[in-house]
Amino acid sequence: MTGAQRLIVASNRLPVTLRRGHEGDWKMERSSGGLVTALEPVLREQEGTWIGWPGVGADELPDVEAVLERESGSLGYRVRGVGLTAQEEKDFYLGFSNQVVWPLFHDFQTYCNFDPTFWRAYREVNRRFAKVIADESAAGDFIWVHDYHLMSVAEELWQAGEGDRKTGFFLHIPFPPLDLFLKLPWRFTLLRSLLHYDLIGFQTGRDRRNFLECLRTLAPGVELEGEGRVVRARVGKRTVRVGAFPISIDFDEFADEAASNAVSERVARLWSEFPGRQIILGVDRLDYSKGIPHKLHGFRLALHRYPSLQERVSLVQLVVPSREDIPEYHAIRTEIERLVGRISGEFTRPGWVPIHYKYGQWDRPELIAHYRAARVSLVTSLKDGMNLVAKEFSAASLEADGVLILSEYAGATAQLQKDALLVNPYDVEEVAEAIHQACNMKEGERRKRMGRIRDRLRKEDIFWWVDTFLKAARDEDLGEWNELEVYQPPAPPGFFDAVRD
Ligand code: ADQ
Repeated sequence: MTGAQRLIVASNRLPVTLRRGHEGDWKMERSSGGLVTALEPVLREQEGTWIGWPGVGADELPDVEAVLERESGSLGYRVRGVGLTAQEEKDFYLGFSNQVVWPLFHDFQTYCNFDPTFWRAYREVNRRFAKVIADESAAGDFIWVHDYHLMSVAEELWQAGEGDRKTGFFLHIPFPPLDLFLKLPWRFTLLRSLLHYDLIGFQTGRDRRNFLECLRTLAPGVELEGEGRVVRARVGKRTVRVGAFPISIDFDEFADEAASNAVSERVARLWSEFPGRQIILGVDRLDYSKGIPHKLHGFRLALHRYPSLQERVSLVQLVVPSREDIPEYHAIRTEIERLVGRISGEFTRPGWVPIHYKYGQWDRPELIAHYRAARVSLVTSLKDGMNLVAKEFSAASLEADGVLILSEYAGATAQLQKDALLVNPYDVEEVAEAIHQACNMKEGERRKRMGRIRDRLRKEDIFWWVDTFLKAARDEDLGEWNELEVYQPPAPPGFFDAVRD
């Protein structure tokens, strides 16, 4: 392949899914979402390719390429499938990706299953991705690899003799602190794999700090230089750039959709279903990292401590199904449903239900209508790469009078720390106090805080994120970057003055 430098994107899932129609024929369904919206125009402009798994087992559809080729004509860029067998789905996806990396990187070490079979499948699937990337690209093309499923792809490319591609990696989930990373049986290999990328992007300064700390300790030959959004790690003759790039959403699209007639009608319906009441909203994928039980405990305590909240507020909690084949996910669902039942049993009165719980999907207009109708968004992640729900709620809060309660462990806290109400979700009293404060906050303060959040997100949207990452990949100047916003909870003024002499 010749021509100008092109962009090749690789992620575990393709932005399309293949499904079998009624007559047994295969059809392609497009996924939406900020990442897809932001990357598609760049892929079209650069005649690029997106490489990933099309959501169907290699055993079920052996000629996946032919079907993708036939179905993807309208996309304006190429898609290439990487087939996974049912066994690989088990060992690579549910196994190493979601029972080793996901729990470890979210501080749930006790949920890890360090099965060596999982690791071998991970390497094998990463090798397969590297092979497809090598076929699809030429020297000098830029390969942008996404997320924790594919950390070894650049090393596999190099081992296959195709190390002349420029590569960037973005980790959507947190990077763990040194002591946790050390638990990983394959810690040195994984760290070395990451150093084969030319650019490594993290969501926040926190994650980057953790990564650099691992490098300093485990790879003492690596020299670190520079400051600002992107720093340099010198490994022998190579330079690896390491940066923080907070991902975002298509702010304008969310705001426009929130203002549409379809959504406005649903908002009016929601308000009529909750007459004179404030909606506190929770939207989370079913995952132990999202802290849903902690949210429920906090809400329960708020109702106890502040009886004036009873009959005045309702928690609407949407839980989106996820990874149901992993036992911990099943257990967390049972726990959530038990808690919802307990709180309902304790507080429900004629004409008022404290929690409206839905396990399933809402379509997009319904999701956005809930964001817009809610007074408070309650995000209590125990660890989260970013948390887009917090940003989507803010974009849809058109009257700028919603209040965001945000876990200090969500990546979004780095950007929104001044204007959200921050909570430590492990501190049930703090969550209860924040709920009370949010539900009683005066309109002026609500508008001031949410106005500032919206101003920031309008500027730092998903297009800004793509642009910044690609500029860093070209080693271009990224302009002003005042501080790496690593959130640290401030001690009350003078707190440590009281330590004895
Ligand atoms: P997630 O863990 O999935 O993402 P999050 O950032 O909150 O977490 O994104 C969830 C997404 O699902 C949101 O865009 C939301 O709109 C969507 N969603 C929720 N309910 C839905 C529904 N009923 N129907 C359709 N869509 C729904 C991972 C990391 C995060 C990181 C993102 C992006 O764990 O920390 O922010 O990637 O990098």
